[in-house]
Amino acid sequence: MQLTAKASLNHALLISICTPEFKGDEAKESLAELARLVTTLGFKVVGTQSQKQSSTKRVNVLGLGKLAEIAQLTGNKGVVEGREEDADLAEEIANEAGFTANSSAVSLDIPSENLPYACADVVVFDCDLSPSQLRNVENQLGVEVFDRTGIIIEIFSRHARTKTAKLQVEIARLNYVAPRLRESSCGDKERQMGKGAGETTLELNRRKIRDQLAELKRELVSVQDEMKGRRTQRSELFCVALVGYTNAGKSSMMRAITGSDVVGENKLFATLDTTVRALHPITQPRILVSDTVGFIKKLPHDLVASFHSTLAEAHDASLLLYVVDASDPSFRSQLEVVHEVLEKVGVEDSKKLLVLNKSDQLSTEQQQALIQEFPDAMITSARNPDDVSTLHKYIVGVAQNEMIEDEIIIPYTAKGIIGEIRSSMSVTKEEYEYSHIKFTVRSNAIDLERLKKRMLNL
Ligand SMILES: Nc1nc2c(ncn2[C@@H]2O[C@H](COP(=O)(O)OP(=O)(O)OP(=O)(O)O)[C@@H](O)[C@H]2O)c(=O)[nH]1
Ligand SMILES: [Mg+2]
Repeated sequence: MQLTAKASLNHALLISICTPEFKGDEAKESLAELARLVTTLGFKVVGTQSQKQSSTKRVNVLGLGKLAEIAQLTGNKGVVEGREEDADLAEEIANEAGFTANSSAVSLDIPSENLPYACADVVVFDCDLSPSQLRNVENQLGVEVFDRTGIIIEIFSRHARTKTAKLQVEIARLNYVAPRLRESSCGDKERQMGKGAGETTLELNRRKIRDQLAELKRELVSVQDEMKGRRTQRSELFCVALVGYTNAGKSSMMRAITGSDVVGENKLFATLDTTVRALHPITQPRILVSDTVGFIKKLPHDLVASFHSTLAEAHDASLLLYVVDASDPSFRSQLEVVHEVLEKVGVEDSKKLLVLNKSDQLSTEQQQALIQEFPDAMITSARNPDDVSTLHKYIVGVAQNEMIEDEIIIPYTAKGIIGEIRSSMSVTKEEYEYSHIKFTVRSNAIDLERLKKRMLNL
């Protein structure tokens, strides 16, 4: 799958399969999110449709009537055969499931000039499709068809920047592509071309993918070992990790509290790599802040697995800032997804603060209501310097509480150590005696222990 190669694929028709377990507002919000994902890829959403089904697992995921309707919207390029029994079955199932009608158009907040549908040249389902379901619809409609996972993986492929992210995403992409390659039309094409070697080509392609996967996994292990080494070097410092749903404002907040140039963008999955910076204004000892990859509902399993290492920073963090876009009406369910994924990757034990971001988009009443609902949370806007400074103070406060206070006596002759103490510990008092300085410091236990050992060897 390489959407980038097809410049003409830019009018997308989105389809929601509503089931008894997935319907109503949940399905509508999810479809709106799919529209944003597809837009992130540069497509224009020209319309949405929904189909009621008992499950998303049926071989023909669209009923006959809906299929004919969509075939019209995609220019009748495929082979829609009459499947009367299918239409009957769909109705029967829909009735059993308690639905009255079996299909409808869903209205989304899509600019009206995009409607009525321009002829769509790509169809995107807001669910996962099996390779055979995908192939069936593709044959029936004669246009490119994608499922939600395919779209997410494509976005990840485009946005990955660092070596680790690229390796992880490529592994997920190949795992996704491999079964689709087996069942895709490429074997048919080989046969049509009269080569008679379709199967051999397929086998060859599959072996190539297997070899590629093995090589990528080897590379990933070595890159991850390197990263682990770097993390160990920093392990004594107090670390804060920003975690949350995609587009919540993590990178923007990171930029604000570290004074760094981390890019925050209004697109989904802008960040795919963990970035670490020091809290700014600088503290003694330094406090590290890491920005992490964002989450989304129905995240592909392979990608969740690949987050294990990307999220190692969050794993080591002493404080987790759960950043949410409080101006998004569905932020509560987004927060649930974040908890779920973090639990899966084993990151849930550290101290947490819920950061209700984008408060500049909320009225005073809305903010009051949120304070009532989440009394322990902090309402902020990454765009408001006062809020950023309050969050900075909060982080420093938590870090200070984790430190222990101690007194250290340093002779004036140990000039190097005096400088080190001032630059790496929080000095609360300095008392000048005849032959030495008595420092009262706050620092972590490991650093204090190390310093005392050095003093013994002076
Ligand atoms: N109005 C408003 N917009 C914000 C605020 N914080 C971030 N944004 C905007 O929200 C969009 C997403 O911000 P990012 O910082 O990229 O979000 P993210 O959580 O890092 O997103 P991913 O990297 O995709 O996980 C950008 O357009 C930001 O300018 C805020 O406090 N108020
Ligand atoms: Mg980001």
